[in-house]
Amino acid sequence: MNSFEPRVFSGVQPTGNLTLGNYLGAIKKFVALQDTNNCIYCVVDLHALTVNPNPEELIDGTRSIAAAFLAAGIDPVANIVFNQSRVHEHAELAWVFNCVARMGWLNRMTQFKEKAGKDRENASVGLFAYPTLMAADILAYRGTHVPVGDDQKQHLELARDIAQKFNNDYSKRIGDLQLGVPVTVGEETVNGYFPLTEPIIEGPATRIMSLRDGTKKMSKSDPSDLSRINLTDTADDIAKKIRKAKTDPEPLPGETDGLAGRPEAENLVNIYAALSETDMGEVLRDFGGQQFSVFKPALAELAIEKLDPLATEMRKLLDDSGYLDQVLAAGADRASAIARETMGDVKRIVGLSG
Ligand code: AQP
Repeated sequence: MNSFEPRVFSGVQPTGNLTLGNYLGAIKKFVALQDTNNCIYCVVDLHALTVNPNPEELIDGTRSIAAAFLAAGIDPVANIVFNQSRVHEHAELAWVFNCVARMGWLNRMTQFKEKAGKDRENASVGLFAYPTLMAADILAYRGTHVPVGDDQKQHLELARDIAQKFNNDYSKRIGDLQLGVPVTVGEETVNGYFPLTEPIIEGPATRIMSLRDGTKKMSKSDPSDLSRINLTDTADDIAKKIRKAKTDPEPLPGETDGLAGRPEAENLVNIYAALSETDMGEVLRDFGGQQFSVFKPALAELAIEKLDPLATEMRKLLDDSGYLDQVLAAGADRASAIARETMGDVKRIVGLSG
């Protein structure tokens, strides 16, 4: 618990077509949170640079994620929706955090290890420092809650470590400048400047897996298009991908225990549960004992029913790129006002301004 004003922040990077994993693991939750929270949703285009995207694709990708946010139901007036590179404080605060974070912390990040692969020497410094920029994204707004998929848990723990070290290293100065807010760490309450952000990783869809390999995360950068459902896929594409999804020869079990050791079956049941807003037990009560020849068409029908209206709305929004750019610019103005204040405080705290 801490006494910061509750504020939700999350981001999605424009590195390709959004997938069903991004939708169920993140964007659908963003929509639900806006009813009861103060929310800031960001297209994190600076993060996309870590993997050298084609410039035209980066511009289109940024608009496409903004379109997905709006098509899914995020209200850009009640919330702040913008792209990261328009607010330079993200990069500025990330530099301060690069000087707070320790090499050992970043060396432990599994996402870097996975993305850099065997050729680590050739990975960009940006890819290595990705988590410190992510911490700056959240903490520029002193975000208290971050809805994300399970894969981002480790990065959020790092953001907490950075906040805690910053609070400790500068506690005297924070107190002298009267910028402190009570932050509770375990049993102890200290005076800090940044909150220890809580991740929101809940529900059945925290990790949607590849349709070709139930042990691998569904990802927009997977070379196989059959591994994922893209939010822009047509109804035919969705039906084909589910029909071709890898499964095993057994019928579905009647209870979730029966899914142990069957990652592909578990993933499809999980997707059905998330799309129908139930849980896996409920799905298996309806489909236990059935073959995939029965379950897959039912899943395809449900996925099309939920995703097709979203894709149609996204296409409509993407036809009006001027409107999307306007939404992002207006959101950035509002975001800047908050981030500027934080960065002003941080400069005073660390001694970059008097
Ligand atoms: N498979 C997934 N299941 C549940 N949640 C997921 N997320 C991503 N994949 C899944 C969540 O989506 C949000 C935005 O992700 P991101 O684009 O910022 O980065 P990512 O986690 O690296 O997503 P991808 O699709 O795997 O992108 P690439 O291929 O570019 O690396 C995050 O909240 C993430 O947890």
